[in-house]
Amino acid sequence: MARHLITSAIPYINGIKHLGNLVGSQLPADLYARYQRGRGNEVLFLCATDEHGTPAELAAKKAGKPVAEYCAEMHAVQAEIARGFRLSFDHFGRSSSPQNHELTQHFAGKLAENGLIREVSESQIYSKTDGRFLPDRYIEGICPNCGYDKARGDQCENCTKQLDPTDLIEPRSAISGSTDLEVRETKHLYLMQAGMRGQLNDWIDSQEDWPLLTTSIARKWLNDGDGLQDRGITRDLDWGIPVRRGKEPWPGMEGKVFYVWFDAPIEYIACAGEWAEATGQDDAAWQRWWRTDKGADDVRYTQFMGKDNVPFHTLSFPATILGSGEPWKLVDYIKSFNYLNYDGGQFSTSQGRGVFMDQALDILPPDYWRWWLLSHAPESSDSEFTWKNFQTSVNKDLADVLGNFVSRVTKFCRSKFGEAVPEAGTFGPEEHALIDSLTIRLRNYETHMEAMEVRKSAAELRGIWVAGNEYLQSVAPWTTFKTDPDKAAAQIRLALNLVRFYAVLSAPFVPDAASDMLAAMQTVDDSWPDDVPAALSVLEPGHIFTVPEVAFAKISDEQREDWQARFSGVRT
Ligand code: B3M
Ligand code: ZN
Repeated sequence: MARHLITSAIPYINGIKHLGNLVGSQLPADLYARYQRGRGNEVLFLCATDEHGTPAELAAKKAGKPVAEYCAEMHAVQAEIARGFRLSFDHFGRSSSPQNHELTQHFAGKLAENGLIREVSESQIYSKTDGRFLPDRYIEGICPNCGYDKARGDQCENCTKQLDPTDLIEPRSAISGSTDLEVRETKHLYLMQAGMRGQLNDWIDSQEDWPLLTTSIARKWLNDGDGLQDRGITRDLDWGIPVRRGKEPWPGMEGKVFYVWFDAPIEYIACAGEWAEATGQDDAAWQRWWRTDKGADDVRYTQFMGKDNVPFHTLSFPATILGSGEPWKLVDYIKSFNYLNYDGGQFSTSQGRGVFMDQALDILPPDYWRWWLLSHAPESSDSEFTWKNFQTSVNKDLADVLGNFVSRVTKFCRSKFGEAVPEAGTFGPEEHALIDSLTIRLRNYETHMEAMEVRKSAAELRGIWVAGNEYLQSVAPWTTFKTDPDKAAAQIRLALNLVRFYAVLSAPFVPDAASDMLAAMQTVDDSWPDDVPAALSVLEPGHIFTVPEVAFAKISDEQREDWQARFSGVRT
């Protein structure tokens, strides 16, 4: 039995994510976790909320709440929505957890011990009106690169250039709007990652099977003069993990916290500790996933994320891990995604454009969204959500193909043979041909799923559903029944077994439909069909089943038009 550690990029706490965020990390990670569990492997699937930094502080201020209270509330909201989408995290943690405080301070201490941290005295913008420094998003102004007038201190959202607060033209405080600003000296810690270029380069070079999207971004940053500079890992903020050198105070760093991108990836490790605590296990239980000296050397670790997060996972976080000199597990495979666009433009959290996770669940069950998003995952290029395309593929794939198969087979059996698997008849050439072709298709499906080729996996699964429909169409048991009822019985016996077979294969994509199908077949046997002929005779003659309710209702033109209009504007 293989062991898979799987993490999804941890979403910022400030607000509900849109469908583009979902398909770029949490949803494909869930697909892979469910698949690996389905294959009988041991899986630890982790995600968390990313709770520090200026996004959290500013959002809490806007909500008029203390930041700790805001984060606790939003964590509960995001956890509930994740359940709504059936994201099967073993634990949904919080980067503000005590475990992450301890580990982040531990890593900083180790890096300092190994000579990889230096103290830098630097100029930062101080607001006299607000009585504080203004790092990152606390400051806005005109982008020196493109002239956009709402550029933030860390990045221009318009042209995506990374900025320092002192780069902005006509800077103003994002808290008070004040322009009464001055430059003051303040001391910060820098992670000396520039000196680790060679080590990181070798590590990335050794990853022959990584997706091109991941390695091309990593190489660009690694070889670009700007990319691997030493980075400030501390900030003058109230909310965050206090700067300490392991368990000791850090002289000169009083009142400062670690930068959010320093502590966020460490939460992947801390989250395993939170999981162990939540499930009443000891430290050894999580360390066997993360420490190569404590059993993690046979773990395969896969990370899922959008392309904008790749540099932090291919350079900064590995620099932290390698620089610690301790035997922590490094990632084995990074699956990254392009962007999903929305109806001719971009999804945008700050502009409220597109469909957000809570809204999506308000209008349709999770399987509809999961199927469309995964079967259109932005893998080799950006992809686009349109309501028309959504309606067409859901209606065709889920209602006409999968749903229709299940309902036709079970209803026909009930009317002619009753609600039990019929016994008569034997398989002929058509049945053997179907079993052979399903065997080939299933092996392709497994190959694509192992390789995390999400779209190809969806296409193969759809092909497997279609094969069942075509078989039914061509052998036509409703016609056969009139002349040779025994033969029709054998055809239906195979078709009922196909319902169970489809449920097992489809569960990673459409988990609710899969469990409804198993429930209708009155079986709990969801074992993977390693041997296809055997899997297609699990439901034996006489086995009782029930006809399920309509699994997938079609999306009507009225609904589509209504939703398109409702989501054309901006969420307030
Ligand atoms: N919170 C950015 C994002 O939500 C960031 C990811 C952190 S992964 C350690 O896209
Ligand atoms: Zn710009």
